[in-house]
Amino acid sequence: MAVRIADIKFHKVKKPLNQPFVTVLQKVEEREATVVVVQDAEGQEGYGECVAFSTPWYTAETVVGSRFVMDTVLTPLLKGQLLDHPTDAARLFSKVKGNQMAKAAMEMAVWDLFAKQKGMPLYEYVGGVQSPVPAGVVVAGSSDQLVRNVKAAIESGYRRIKLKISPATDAAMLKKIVAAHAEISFYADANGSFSGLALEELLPFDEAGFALIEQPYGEQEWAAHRIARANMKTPICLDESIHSLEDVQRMANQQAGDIVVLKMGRLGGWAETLKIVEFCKQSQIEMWVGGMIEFGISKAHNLALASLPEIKLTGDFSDSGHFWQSDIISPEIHVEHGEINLSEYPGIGYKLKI
Ligand code: OSB
Ligand code: MG
Repeated sequence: MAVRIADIKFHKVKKPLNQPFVTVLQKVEEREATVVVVQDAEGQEGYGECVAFSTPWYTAETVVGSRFVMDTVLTPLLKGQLLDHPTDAARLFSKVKGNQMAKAAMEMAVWDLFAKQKGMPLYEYVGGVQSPVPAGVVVAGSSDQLVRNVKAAIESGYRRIKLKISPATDAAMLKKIVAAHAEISFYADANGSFSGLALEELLPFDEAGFALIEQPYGEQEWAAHRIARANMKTPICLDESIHSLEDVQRMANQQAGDIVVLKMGRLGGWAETLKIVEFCKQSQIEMWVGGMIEFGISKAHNLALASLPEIKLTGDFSDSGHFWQSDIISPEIHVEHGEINLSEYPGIGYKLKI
């Protein structure tokens, strides 16, 4: 079954967060994103969401820069093409350097369109299994808010909570929080904030009872991650370091981590992500799906990814209402009893509401 990409449209989205999201990297109070709509000759639509931020604090891409690349570089490569398979999109984009988030947004829209043409939910189309996806939330902010926010998250039904850490964090205090909630899986995310520091700075967090520690060191600090992995009992998980299958292979070869965070925006889309899933399966590397303060289109793609049987760890899947007063999809994404049910409608299974 071939699909003609007859038209491509973009929509700007900009919404305030319910609460500022404060980490060592950035204080995020408002989120901008670009929604990509690809249309086939019959006017059927596939949706993607570009997850670049307004400024380059997390990755090098930005909302304005990625829009330029999508408009002037990627659209001419994709528009009018007759595709036999959704992986054709990534192939058409392969001569363009970098710009993974721009590529991912357009490529993901193509996958949604193919699943819709087949009349299948996207999760089934990519080989996922039907079961609710467990929800996970991130709790950021200062220590006085932390205890309160963790309590609120547990009351909302979350069974996996990610805490942001930095060298300034009181590890003993986190140890108490973790110990007080034996039924909850706690992850720690350092966002590279231990960059350049000695292993001793990280070791107190090894005693806190975390299920994993995410990205203690910088993107390119492979040796420091290797040393942490060799000397700590808590599994080391890489997020920012992973831009491609090659990076996952490097992590495995250098024994620089045990677990990878899959973010399709950071990886350039479904095709590269599915290659990584296959490699990790063969290499017995665990995976989970990460979020980036996303709207519902991106989250719906992420939910389909998390439904793959190879993905065993709980990802960043919060309720639409966690970050947003109102999401850009209908229905919104809801966490019930710590889980999210996958949509059974074709494609991502949600309507665009902007
Ligand atoms: O490091 O996982 C991260 C948000 C923006 C950029 C990077 C990260 C994050 C988060 C939020 O931790 C996770 C979420 O959206 O639920
Ligand atoms: Mg992270």
